[in-house]
Amino acid sequence: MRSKGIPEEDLFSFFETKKLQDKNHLYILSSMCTLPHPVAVKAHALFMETNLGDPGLFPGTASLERMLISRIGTLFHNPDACGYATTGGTESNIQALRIARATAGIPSPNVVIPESAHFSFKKACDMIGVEMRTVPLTRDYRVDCDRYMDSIDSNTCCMVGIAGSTEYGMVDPIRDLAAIAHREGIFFHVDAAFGGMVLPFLKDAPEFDFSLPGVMSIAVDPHKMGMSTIPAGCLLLRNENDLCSLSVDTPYLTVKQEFTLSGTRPGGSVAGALAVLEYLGYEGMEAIVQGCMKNTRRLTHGMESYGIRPVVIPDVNVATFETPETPVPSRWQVSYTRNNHLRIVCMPHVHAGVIEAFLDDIGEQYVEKTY
Ligand code: 0PR
Repeated sequence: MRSKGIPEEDLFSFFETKKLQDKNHLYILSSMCTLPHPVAVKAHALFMETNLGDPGLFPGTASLERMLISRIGTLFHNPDACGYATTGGTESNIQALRIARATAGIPSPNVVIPESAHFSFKKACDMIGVEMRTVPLTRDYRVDCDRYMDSIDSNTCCMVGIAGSTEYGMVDPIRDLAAIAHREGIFFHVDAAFGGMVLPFLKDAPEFDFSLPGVMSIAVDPHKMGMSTIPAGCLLLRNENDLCSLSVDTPYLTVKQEFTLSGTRPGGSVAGALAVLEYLGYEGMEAIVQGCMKNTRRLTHGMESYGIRPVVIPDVNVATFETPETPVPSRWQVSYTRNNHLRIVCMPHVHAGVIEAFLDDIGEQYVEKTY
């Protein structure tokens, strides 16, 4: 490092040049994160120095974490759900699989996941040394329940379903999977990292939560559609005993055991996540989520008017299209799925004006192509 420090002004002008190199959110159409809500930023700043890894030092912040879990548990039809704030979907999924493995006590366990599962499950299976079995999807990009049944055997310690898939925004037949899991006595984890903050605010949304008896754990990320600061994920469990299966002794801390994966854990983003839910309430969240769905539909119709067909009608605000003949103008940051379908995530920062500007750009190319 430098032997002598530099003046604050120079330091921050250097940082500003770096920040300018980052993409402007107005053009980011590929991300499942968004600009944090202003109340999340304010709350994060207030709790910046807190560490939930030693909660006895920060009992006020720790109570905010319990409130966050309780609010989301209630939203997911189980006010008694337990859990904790993770760093995001990856940690939640790793922890769910650890719990499933620990509680099953099977010598050579396997985990059954849909082909559409996020790559964090690959990391999780690799880390904990369990076999990962993937199940193909049906034509509507949801997991095939019959094929799912074929993959389960007496060594299956965990079944996984996705509520809002990363690439196509689809919800698996969670009700059917939960029934199978319940009948077979297999731990069932639902990855609602994205959909968990969307589906509760939609009318006629497919069921995915603790209202289904087989669902044992749910991952949901406030740092995605919950508009909190990063990092903010949550892992919720139906049974406290399951969470406690991960407990290790922490003799010199203010609490004598912990079940989390990280040791030091940010309180700032937990306060940020709770701030958004408290400030907006159900109705405020509903308005934002419904706005995102409306924008998804508008984008789909606009693209269709140029002959660019949607791949599926998504359950959440992730739109996918057959690859356009002309490339998307480079100022727009879009993404492509493993099947090379154009993918656009209609997050809150991708508001109606952004969608129109994007469609105008695509439209210009369309006109150039047809004349
Ligand atoms: N489960 C699902 C269904 C997800 O979509 C994701 C991430 C995860 C788990 C893992 O969550 P964390 O990344 O919080 O650990 N989905 C996004 C993705 O991989 C994450 C993302 C967000 C990537 C913003 C890029 C980006 O710019 O696409």
